[in-house]
Amino acid sequence: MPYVSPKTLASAAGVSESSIKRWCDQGVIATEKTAGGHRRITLASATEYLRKMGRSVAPQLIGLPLRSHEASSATSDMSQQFLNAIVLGDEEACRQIIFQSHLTGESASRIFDEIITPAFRCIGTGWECDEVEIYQERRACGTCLRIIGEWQQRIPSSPANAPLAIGGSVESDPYSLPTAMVETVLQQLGWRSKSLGSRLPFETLIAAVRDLKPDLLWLSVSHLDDEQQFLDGYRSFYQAIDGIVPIVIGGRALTEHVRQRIHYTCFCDNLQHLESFTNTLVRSHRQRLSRRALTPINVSTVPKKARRKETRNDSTKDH
Ligand code: B12
Repeated sequence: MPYVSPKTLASAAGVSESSIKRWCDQGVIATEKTAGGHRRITLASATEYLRKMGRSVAPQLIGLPLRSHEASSATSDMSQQFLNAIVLGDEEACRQIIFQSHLTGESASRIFDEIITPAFRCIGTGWECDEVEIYQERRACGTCLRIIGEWQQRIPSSPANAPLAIGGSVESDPYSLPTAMVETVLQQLGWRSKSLGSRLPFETLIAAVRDLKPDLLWLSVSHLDDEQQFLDGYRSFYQAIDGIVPIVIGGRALTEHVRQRIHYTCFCDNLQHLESFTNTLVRSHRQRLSRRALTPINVSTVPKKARRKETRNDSTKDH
């Protein structure tokens, strides 16, 4: 059963942690106590309390799956089942939930955004209030990476002329699930997509762009040790690649404050946004190709600057 800490509930409700603890002790919020004397509040009791308070709260703040039109009750049920199975280490059940959802027509992006990611948010909340052991979190990551690997094996390989996407997480970022998910979503969409892994220094990203000449580069940024160091490194990287490849970025550490200080083609909150963006990119690429078929252009006679400008015009967002 997932639990919420008094601290998390306090920030979700916009009240102080000490008020929450007092209401727990007075029985206003149904609370259990661990053997060590820590208060623990079930998600059901936290939700009930927020409802009674008439608070409008983002459910993901307390580790609940999104309830908006984006998340059907079917995927949130699946997410709950996936959470139970992955915390218990029941890998076979996890595999079945993921592959069955896919077989019943859910896209990879939706399965990742609405089944797996909310489950990991609950694991994070559970870890924070001592309800999920560190080994359970580590095991959950391993299980999930294995299942994603098996999923990739089932995706037919893309033809050699399919667009190429490469990417990974930046130097200070050990998180591997987001990048494995991006790689899979793009493969599912017919891209040749190759993860370069986690903790990539910017210098090696520059070398990868130079050597592999991708059509898209993704960067996942879930954790930054030093924001200024990241901004400096990113700026040199952006200058070095000189607009030759669209850059799609995502991840928890890319706050508005950070995003305002860097240049990129598109920021995605989740993988469904990535899917929409890449579909737009592919459509506009096809349109350009068919326009070129009508008016043949010899690319080698187009000045380099103009070619660069054309690539930049693909962007849905560039600032
Ligand atoms: C697993 C995990 C770890 C593992 C990761 C292992 C691995 N191999 O990946 C490890 C052990 C490294 C870890 C370490 C720590 N963790 Co941790 N971790 C988590 C956990 C439970 C899951 C993270 C995850 O992978 N989620 C699944 C991914 C897919 O979800 P996501 O990141 O939200 O990504 C979505 C979008 O952002 C987007 N996206 C992300 N990247 C990109 C990129 C592109 C291109 C696109 C298009 C989209 C996109 O799409 C995804 C799907 O929708 C989270 C809980 C949580 N809330 O997520 C805590 C959590 C992030 N960890 C936390 C903490 C505190 C830590 C540690 C400090 C713990 C410690 N004391 O050591 C360290 C810090 C290490 C570091 N240097 O960063 C806190 C962070 C709190 C905060 N305010 O920042 C969290 C929130 C847990 C909690 N509730 O307290 N952690």
